[in-house]
Amino acid sequence: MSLPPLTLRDVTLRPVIVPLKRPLVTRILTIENIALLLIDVHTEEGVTGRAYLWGFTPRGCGYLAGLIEDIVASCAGDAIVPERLFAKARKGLTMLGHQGMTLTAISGFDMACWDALAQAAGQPLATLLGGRTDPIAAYNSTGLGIIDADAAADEALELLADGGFAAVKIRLGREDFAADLAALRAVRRAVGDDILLPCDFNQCLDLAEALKRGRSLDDEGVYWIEEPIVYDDFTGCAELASAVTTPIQIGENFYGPEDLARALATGACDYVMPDAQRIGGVTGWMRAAGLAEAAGVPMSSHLFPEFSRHLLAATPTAHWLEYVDWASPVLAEPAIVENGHLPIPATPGAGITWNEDAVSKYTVDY
Ligand code: SMN
Ligand code: MG
Repeated sequence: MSLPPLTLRDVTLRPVIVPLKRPLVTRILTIENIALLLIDVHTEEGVTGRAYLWGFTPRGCGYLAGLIEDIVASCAGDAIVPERLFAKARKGLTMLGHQGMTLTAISGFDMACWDALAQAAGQPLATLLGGRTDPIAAYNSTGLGIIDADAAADEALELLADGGFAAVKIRLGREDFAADLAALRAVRRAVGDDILLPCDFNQCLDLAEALKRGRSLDDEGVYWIEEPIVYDDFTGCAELASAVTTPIQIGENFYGPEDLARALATGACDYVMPDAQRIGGVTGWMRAAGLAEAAGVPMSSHLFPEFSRHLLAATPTAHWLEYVDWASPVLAEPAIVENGHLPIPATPGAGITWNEDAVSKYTVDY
């Protein structure tokens, strides 16, 4: 793969708060709006690479912006060679650590750089990465929070119909497991046997409770059990994975391919689902995809559907894309869903362009 010659000039960073169409209630937090940091990486050649990060709060966006400004200040004038820029950015910030916000900032910068490269190459990012161009299978993840059983059944039908999805994610983790089962069974009755129902506990259980609920879910036909316990307890996850038949899914909180390697070495999960902003952007994702392939482990994506469609297209063990529409209000061309799949756009780059009117409307201060 030869990369087009591009030179890093500077960066524009803007925080926005985007309202959610449907607030999402999970056991650990209720999300009503999304604070995003919009990144525009400018090159001397006139190409602008774009990406966004989820900063959680305006101040979170501010911390990330500070880190990205420092990265760009140290790399301005350098050729855009992601491998080198990644290493240089990590080395420059090493005293702040290699994970957490440091890696999130590097990830956002890396994604924007790859977008610029794909635009300059005149190719969709998927193709530049050596990937396929057929549509990517997705599940709808824009609802089914912790709500009552009847409402969940209705919402599941709406979520499936809105895009022709064959799979929808349900959040579990109610105080009383009987209430979780009631919601799950109501959804199953409403959607029928053919729809896949991955479920997500958002880390809310202790190991003993996870073992109990996991064994019981083995009789309920859920597609995977996601983050049943705290995200970094790989040993506990391994105990669960061997006690429970339903596949255990983790990975949205892997900070870098190193975490994925450790999880696989520990036997912590059956499936992995890295998040582009925590795994190390495009560069970190591709390294993680190689590890998942070597281990024969199916790899899904977490959030960031616009980039993830390209990344999964180049992932040998690609599994499911998590579809959310959170950034759509500020995008000029939001990701399209057709028959439960996200097509790879034919346009060069990752397909991120801003709806400037909406960006002005939703811009906030750090
Ligand atoms: C999730 C992640 C972030 C915010 C809300 C919900 C959930 C998912 O874990 O996998 O979508
Ligand atoms: Mg999750």
